[in-house]
Amino acid sequence: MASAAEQWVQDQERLAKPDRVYWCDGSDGEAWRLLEIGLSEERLMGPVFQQLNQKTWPTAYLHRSNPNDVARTEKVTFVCHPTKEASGPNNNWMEPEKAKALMSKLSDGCMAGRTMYVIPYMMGHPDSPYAKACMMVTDSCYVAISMRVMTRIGTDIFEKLRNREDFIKGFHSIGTLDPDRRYVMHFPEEGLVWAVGSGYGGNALLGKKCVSLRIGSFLGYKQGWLAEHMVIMGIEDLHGKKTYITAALPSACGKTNLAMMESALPGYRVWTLGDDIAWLNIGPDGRLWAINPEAGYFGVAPGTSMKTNPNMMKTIKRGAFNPTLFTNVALDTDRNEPWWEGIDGPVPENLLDWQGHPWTPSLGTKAAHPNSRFTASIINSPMLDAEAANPRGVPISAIIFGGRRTQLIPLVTESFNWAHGVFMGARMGSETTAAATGQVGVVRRDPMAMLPFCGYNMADYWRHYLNMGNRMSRPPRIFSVNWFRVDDRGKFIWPGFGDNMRVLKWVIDRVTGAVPARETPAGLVPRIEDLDMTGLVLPKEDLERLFTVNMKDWRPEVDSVRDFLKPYKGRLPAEIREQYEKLERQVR
Ligand code: OXD
Ligand code: MN
Repeated sequence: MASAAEQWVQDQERLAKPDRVYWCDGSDGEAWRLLEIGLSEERLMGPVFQQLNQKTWPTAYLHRSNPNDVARTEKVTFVCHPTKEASGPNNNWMEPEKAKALMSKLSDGCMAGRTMYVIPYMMGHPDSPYAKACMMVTDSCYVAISMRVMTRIGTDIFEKLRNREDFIKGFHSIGTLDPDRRYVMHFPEEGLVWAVGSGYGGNALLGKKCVSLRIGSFLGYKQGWLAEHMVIMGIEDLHGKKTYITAALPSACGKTNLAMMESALPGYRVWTLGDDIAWLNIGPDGRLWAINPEAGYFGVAPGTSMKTNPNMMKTIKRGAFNPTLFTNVALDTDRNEPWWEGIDGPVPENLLDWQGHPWTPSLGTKAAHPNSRFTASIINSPMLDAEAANPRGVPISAIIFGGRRTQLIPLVTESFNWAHGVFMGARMGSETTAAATGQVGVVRRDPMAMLPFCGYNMADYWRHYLNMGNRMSRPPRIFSVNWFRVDDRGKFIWPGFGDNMRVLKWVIDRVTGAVPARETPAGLVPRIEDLDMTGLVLPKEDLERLFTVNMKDWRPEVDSVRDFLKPYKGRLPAEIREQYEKLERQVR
């Protein structure tokens, strides 16, 4: 008799009617077989893959997506709980039966003439008690290869899930790529993602945002753990002692650069475990333990260079394990190499832009799409932490919430307690950059950097966060950071990048109790003398300015937080309301 997993695959086959079914076994040879298919298969703008210069960029391939399909599409992303209330003001909602009828119609015969790839995969180390077994079908070999880089796939994993019913299911088809027939539907109660009409990473690599965050966060709510949009990093001090922390930052705040930082503070070193997602469970010791459910990077290419992120450049050039894929970058045709704005060196003479058209700077457009990406195995990282493959994960001593704020928010602030820290995360905001929206400096609230990814009502999520703190005997401390405060001339005061280690050192010093802190109405900030400034000269008044908290300037901030919280009113946890009211009293 067919197992539940086999039965489910048969049902998908019956619906999508592919010409062929290909079961991915995760073997080494398979990646290259799938690439061969992609090199020969024509899709819209030529082959799915183009091989790049294998001498300078070993195992690297270029993929161009449809120009109408280059980013996550939040407008057509739905979280379908039985009630709208359960999905919350933070999600689009459709009645589950109606959503299923719509998706069935769009999926009927959608793989005709194509191959359906069947991918058994695991989010997390297969031996981890915190890992989740998943099963996905897709008609894109780009997605199949990307899933192989980003997750752990293979026959052994299928053996683990074949006799289980609780695997997370994912149906993906690029469909017609018509934006009007594009939907990314989530059915959290059933552990099902159903995505049609997009081949773009965040919509199509279902293990990532859809499973690890939207479905994962809801499972965490039910089962007592957290799925977070966070980097996981280990910081080694002068004596070889490692402290593990996680950090949540919205896009355009240097999250990946932080995860792979080269420390500017002598004697300190960063080890990476993940750059995007952390699953956080309470261990038997009462501490919070983090695993990275993913196995690869899906990072933004523009801006990545030997200056901003040398470790990532080494990772994507290493090519030792799994293919490295580039999506929508430009192509230096003389060298057959990928290129993007911000990469090292001069602009090459002969470039094709991300759509394959000849390009010169005089066109005034971007050669690489601003959201062009690399997909690379984390195993290629030269700074992978020794514990990255530990199924139990690593114990977390501090959680950091960050954002891009040119005013108000100090370089670093420690929360007074867990509830205050959760409120810090809940009121998180980040200013838009021109690249993202065309509008500069508008504050967007993005609680815990989870607004687009929380698979249930965010007020219930804050309740769950608060409960998690109450359940831990040794909870991590919660901090907020902001590298982006400017002076009167609009210049960044803090140098950022490797110098951010000075802030992380203070965070660790607080965790170990090595230094006292200065109390402000917004939280605890460093005394200037406790910030290790070895090798960095910054005028004292600039440093002081980084930690200035002037509550009379906070009125618009408090108003904006109030407006943001308003739709959650009836469900808002009392602790969050109290924290807000306390802040409001301080600006009166
Ligand atoms: C991502 C995102 O791609 O957060 O990681 O959008
Ligand atoms: Mn992300």
